[in-house]
Amino acid sequence: RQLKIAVVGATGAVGETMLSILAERLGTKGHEVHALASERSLGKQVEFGRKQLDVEDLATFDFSGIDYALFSAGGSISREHAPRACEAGAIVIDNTSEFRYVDDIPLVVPEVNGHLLDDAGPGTLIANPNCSTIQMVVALAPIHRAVGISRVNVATYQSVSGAGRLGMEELARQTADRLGMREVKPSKFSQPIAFNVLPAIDTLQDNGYTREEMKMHWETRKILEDDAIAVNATAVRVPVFFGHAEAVHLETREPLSIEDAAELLRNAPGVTMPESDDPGLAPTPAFTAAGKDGVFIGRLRRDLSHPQGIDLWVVADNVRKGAALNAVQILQAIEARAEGGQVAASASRT
Ligand code: A2P
Ligand code: 11C
Repeated sequence: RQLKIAVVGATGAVGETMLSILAERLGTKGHEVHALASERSLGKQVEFGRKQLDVEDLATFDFSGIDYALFSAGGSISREHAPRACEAGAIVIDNTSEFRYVDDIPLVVPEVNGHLLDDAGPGTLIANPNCSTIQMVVALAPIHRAVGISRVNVATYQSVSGAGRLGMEELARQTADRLGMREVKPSKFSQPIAFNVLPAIDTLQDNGYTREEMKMHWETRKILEDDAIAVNATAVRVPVFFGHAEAVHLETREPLSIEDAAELLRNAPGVTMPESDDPGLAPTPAFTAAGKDGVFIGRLRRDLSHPQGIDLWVVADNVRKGAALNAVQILQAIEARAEGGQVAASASRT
C-alpha cells in the first residue's frame, strides 16, 4: 500500500540513511514522505531516492494522516513529540533510548522478537534498540534459543558515526590536523579520537559502567526475554567512520559444540558467516560491513578458559542494521502482518 511516512531527524546521519533505505526497500513512487528536522534546517533539502525533499519543521508538523513516524533526533525530541505523533494515529518507531526501558513498550529486532509486532497498529510506539545491542542479539538469539546463554562478556569497537554527524566530522578534522602537525581539539569526544581509542561512550553510571554498557545489559535481557542472562560490557570508541565490531565471549547453559554453533549461526536470519576461519579474512567494520545490511560473524571458537564458553567476533554497519535499517525492517514487518491480515480477512470472506 502507499504509505505516509515522517522521518524525524532527517538531516542527521541516521535520518538520511532511513530515507535512503526507505527508497531502496519501498521505492519512491506513491509514498508521501516528510523529512523533519529543527527550524535551523528550514530551506535545506534531503535526498529520498532521486527525489529532493524540502525539510519541514518538526515543531509545527501535524502528524494527522501519517502512517509511520520514524524518530531519530535524540531522546528529548522523542519525549516531546513521539506521544503527539502516536495520538495523531501514527505508528512510531523510535530510535532513541527514551522509551526502550518502559515495560510495555516493545523493543524489537525483527529477526529476534518480531512476534511483538503482531498487535502493532495506529498509535503504537515501538522502540528500536541501541546499535551495539542489535548486532549482538542477532548473533546471540539462535544460540540462546537452542541451548540458553547464561553469561555474555563483550568488548565493543564502535565507530564515530554512532555519535552522529558531529562525531564523523570530528574524526575527519582531527585526522587532518594530526597529519598536518596541528593541535587537535576534542569537542564531541572527551579526548582525541584520531589515532586513538576511547573507553568512554555515553555517561558514567553509579555502578562504574557507562550508559552505553548498561544499554547492552538492559536491552539484551529485554529482547531475549530472559532476565537471567548476565551481560558484562566494555564499550570503546575507535577511529572508524562506519561499522561497529564486538568481541563476544558467551557461556551457554547446555553444552554446544563449535560445529553446532556454526550451523546455528549460518542458518540464522540476518547473519552472514564467511566459510573461511582464516583470521586474516575475518569481517571488518569498514571493508565488510559498512554500507551492507548483514550482521557478519567471524573468529568463532571454543573459549579455552571455560568448558561452555564460545568466542565470536560480530560486525555490522551501526547506522544501517544498528539503527536505520532495523527501524525500516520493523515498518516492513508490520506492513507484512497487515497485508497477511488482509489476505486472511478476504480469504475468510470468500
Ligand atoms: P538539525 O540538522 O535541524 O539540527 P545527528 O545525530 O547526525 O547529529 O542528527 C541529529 C538530527 O536530529 C538532525 O536531523 C537534527 O536536525 C535533528 N534535531 C536536533 N534537534 C532537533 C530539534 N529541536 N527538532 C527537530 N530535530 C532536531
Ligand atoms: C554510539 N550506540 O555508538 C551509540 C549510538 O542509544 O541509540 C546510539 C545511541 C542509542 O555512540
